[in-house]
Amino acid sequence: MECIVKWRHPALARTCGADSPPAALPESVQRRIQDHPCYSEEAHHHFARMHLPVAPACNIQCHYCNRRYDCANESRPGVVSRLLTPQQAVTKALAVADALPSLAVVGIAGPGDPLANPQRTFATCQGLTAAEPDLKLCLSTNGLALPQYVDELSRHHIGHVTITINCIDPDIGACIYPWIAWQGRRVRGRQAAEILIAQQLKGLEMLVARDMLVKINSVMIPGINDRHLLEVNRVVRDKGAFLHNIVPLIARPEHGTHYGRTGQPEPTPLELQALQDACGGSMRMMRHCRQCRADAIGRLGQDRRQEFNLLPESLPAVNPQDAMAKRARFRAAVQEKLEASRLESGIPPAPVYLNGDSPRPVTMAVATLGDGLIDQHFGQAREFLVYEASVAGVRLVGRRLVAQYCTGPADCGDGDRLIPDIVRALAGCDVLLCAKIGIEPWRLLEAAGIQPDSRHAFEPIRPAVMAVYQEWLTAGRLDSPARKMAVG
Ligand code: CLF
Ligand code: SF4
Repeated sequence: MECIVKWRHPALARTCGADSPPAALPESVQRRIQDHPCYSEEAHHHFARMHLPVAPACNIQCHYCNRRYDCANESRPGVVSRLLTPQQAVTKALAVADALPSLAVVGIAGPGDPLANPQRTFATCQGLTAAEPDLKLCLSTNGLALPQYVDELSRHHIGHVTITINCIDPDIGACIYPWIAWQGRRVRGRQAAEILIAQQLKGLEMLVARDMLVKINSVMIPGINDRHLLEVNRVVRDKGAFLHNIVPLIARPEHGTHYGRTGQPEPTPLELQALQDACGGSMRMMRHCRQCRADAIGRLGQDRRQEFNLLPESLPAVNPQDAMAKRARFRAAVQEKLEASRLESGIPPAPVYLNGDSPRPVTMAVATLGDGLIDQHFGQAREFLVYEASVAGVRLVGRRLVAQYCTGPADCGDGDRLIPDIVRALAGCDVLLCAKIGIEPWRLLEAAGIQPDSRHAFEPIRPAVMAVYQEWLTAGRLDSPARKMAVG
């Protein structure tokens, strides 16, 4: 069926979910997410996840996916995973869990769809639950087969499920999914999208009714579903989804996807942020997704796959009890550290302004390796987390990918040619916080209007961001039509 929907979003108005901020989480839910790196932004600085690539087949076709590569719902296309059998996957998970006490979650996210491979998926879950019951199990699906397997997910104690929902309008769906495999036949066009959407929403309701924490992933496809995602956000929020993760379309010609070949534009970071902000009102929005591979290992943004690249059979045998004890100690240490930093907090109270007319926010790019610290050299960074500081506080608004400025002595000084691209990637940022930066990149960034700052090296991110904001306020660098009453 021909795609009949084609628009590019105008300035996205704050129309969706903007009525009230997300309610504070009950203690019981807080406990379920406190070490899940995707469900908790704070946890992602400390805890690792591991994906087990046990699910090769898929039951639908998305225009942003090429079957020769990983699932683009939960992974960056363009890289192939080594498929594992359930037995190999459990062996590998045990070895990784022993070596990485920060491991908290094991996910199945491809390279196809886990529920199009139910035997392999559930055999893996069973082996993991038996060996490492403290690890959280997580699964990501396109949702077509979800209603059929909700009870089995529950039996396997899979408490966190992601459904990729890109639309709730079948006409838009017809532009994203050329076909689905349904009841032994291939269904195409609008009818295919209608079935898929109905299954996804039914699956969502069933999971919520069983008290599972459901995350919705949506791929933002400019001109196809970008404006429509406001409506998707409203519907999934009303149906009880816990978190919405809108990710940018990746459509490069070299990936050989339909969108890559036809030149479908990807959204810019600012377009993505505008949509996330527009959706963000009363629903939690994920801003720290790394669109990771179906065989990813480590903290988000960290790639430790190569350390575990041996065939599972060649990995050393481990004692799961010892590994579990190491994880318990790691968790306790992180919780203690977070408690202490909350008590000390270090975030100065926000200033109060007359007539509510407050100064503009300041946007800061941060180079971090993890642990919630500003601890990376500018030259080593391949991505920056972007925070916004305002009188309302500090919030993560996204991340920006860049080419690494410094790749070693052989290329020393060569990185300057990358500065225009880095400046483009950091569009909208006022400040760059890092552990260290050379004089030349400092000069070039400053000339481009981005103020580098390494005075907060190895400090926690949020208090440092707020401290810089306070400095800008005090120095009168922000437009402030209002008169300040008090700065705490
Ligand atoms: Fe994996 Fe997904 Fe579970 Fe996380 S990923 S199955 S919820 S444990 Fe996380 Fe990776 Fe983004 Fe996915 S950063 S792609 S949201
Ligand atoms: Fe590809 Fe995942 Fe879509 Fe299946 S659901 S076609 S594996 S992106």
